[in-house]
Amino acid sequence: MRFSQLFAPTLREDPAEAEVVSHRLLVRAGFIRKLAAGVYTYLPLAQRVLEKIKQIIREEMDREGGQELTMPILQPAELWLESGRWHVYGEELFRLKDRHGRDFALGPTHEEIVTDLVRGEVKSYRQLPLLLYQIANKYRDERRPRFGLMRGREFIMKDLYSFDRDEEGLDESYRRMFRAYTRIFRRMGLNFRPVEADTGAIGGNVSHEFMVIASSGEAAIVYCDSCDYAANVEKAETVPRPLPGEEEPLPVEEVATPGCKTIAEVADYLKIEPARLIKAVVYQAFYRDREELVLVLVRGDREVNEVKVHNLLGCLQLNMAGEQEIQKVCGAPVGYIGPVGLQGIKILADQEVPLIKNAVCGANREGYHLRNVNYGRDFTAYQVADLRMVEAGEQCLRCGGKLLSARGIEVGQIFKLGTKYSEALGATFLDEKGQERPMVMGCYGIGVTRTMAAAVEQNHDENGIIWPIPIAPYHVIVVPVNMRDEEQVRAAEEIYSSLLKAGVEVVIDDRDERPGVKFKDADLIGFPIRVVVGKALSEGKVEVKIRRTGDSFLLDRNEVVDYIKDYIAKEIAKTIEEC
Ligand code: 9G3
Repeated sequence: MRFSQLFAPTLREDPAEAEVVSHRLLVRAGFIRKLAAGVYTYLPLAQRVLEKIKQIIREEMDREGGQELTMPILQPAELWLESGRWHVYGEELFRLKDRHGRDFALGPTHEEIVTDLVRGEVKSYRQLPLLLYQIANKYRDERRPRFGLMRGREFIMKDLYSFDRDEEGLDESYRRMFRAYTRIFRRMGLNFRPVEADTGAIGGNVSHEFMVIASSGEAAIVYCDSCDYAANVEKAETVPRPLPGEEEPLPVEEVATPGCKTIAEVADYLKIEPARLIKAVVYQAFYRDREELVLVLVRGDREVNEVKVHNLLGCLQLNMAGEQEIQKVCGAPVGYIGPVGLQGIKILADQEVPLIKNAVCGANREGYHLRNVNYGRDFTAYQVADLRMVEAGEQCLRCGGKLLSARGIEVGQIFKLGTKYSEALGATFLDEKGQERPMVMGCYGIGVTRTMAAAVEQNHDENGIIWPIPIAPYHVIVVPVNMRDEEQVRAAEEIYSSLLKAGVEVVIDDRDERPGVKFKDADLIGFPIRVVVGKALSEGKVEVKIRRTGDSFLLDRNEVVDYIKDYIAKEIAKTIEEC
């Protein structure tokens, strides 16, 4: 490809609205352009990256027995009503009507569609297992489309659905997909980690997320320094840690704590450790047909894990309560809420709360707290459970090792679904004994466009993108330094043709631009290898520069093609080692 012909409009300036580096660089380097909020055109450079990502995914899905198909994006409401999800997903589901007034959705995912397909065609255990996948656009009307390709409203996803006869079959399909995902992200040259994950509203019980490790990642994860336990903090289980020191229960007393609203202020004022306080947070839980107020208690130095609360309650939605609700039920403002004597609210306590002896909590009276509060004597909870966030430095539940924290970008998630959809939609088969049984399902997604963005978040420097070779749009850029120097231009053209002939993906920067401009664009776009044909040509040499390491060296002009072929082959071999 000739740079003069390449449709890659690079920009000198950062786009104003770009909040994350991948958004900024993908726009500046001429990979994407915004059409509307969360809706992007993928320009030719992005198209090449996406095709490479898709190709790696296809190869690994096929290797594990997946079969590719394409399902409609336009989905009739009937199927969503049948699964019960038409009313579960509110404004996030893009809805539209046809000319007859019939309801449709733009597919945000395809569980309903694939289950409908399979229930119509699969009748016998002999046709199972079945693994069907597609790579297609998905639509979700996000409240705040942000971060460029990270949270688009239109995005590309690979989604595979597995159908098995029984749980053992599902376990095997799940293992296959776990293995495939591990190979996929390794082959892309990304630093990633599979972590245990919450299943969210989708149902089912087992799930893993594949996280690309990046400090800019939205997700917090913990991992063990001595075994392979790793989990999203939303999911990470904790053990209660008793506080040091034995204490006899003392009588409750009310103390004035004027102006002390936060845990830190109260602890400071009363000269106690924050861990001796009980933190009380009021939530509103919404169910299909009712709502309730919930008071969640954790130790003063802990944070509430809202995902755990949500799952324990089994509600559709969980919000922090507003000032007014809190005042109405507790008779005091935020900062002075406590469990003692409260009526008309469900109390949930983290398992560490009963371990605090002579605790301090809000008195449900503005400006006052209670001292010497003890679980069982002064208050109880509707349920005591693991409701807190894990913290770095805690012990691993598996092996006792130390938990470390990191941030990641979720690029894939796999779920054991069970029979939720097959039962709702009647996707059954006849087993060996002629008995009718629901198929046991799993679903497995990779955000293709998000993976491209995550690759940039993880692989860039102040000058631009540093593509891992397996997903780079091109491998090499050849830069003639002086377009007026016929020798240089001729040599550059020769190297370009030889690289093309050798099957290397190469661009020649044949623009009549200053070398500084060309180098800037080469770094910005992120070509893994740069070949500069300049002054050294008089000695028969060209300069090769490796984008990732910054290493640069002179090579004989006749050696450069072999060197590059070899370098690329070696780099790709590294990513498929032990796969
Ligand atoms: C919806 C809307 C948004 C959604 C969903 C449905 C997320 C929804 C979860 C999944 C799970 C799996 C197949 C591939 C692997 C992941 N957001 N999810 O179901 F209607 Cl508006 O999509 N789907």
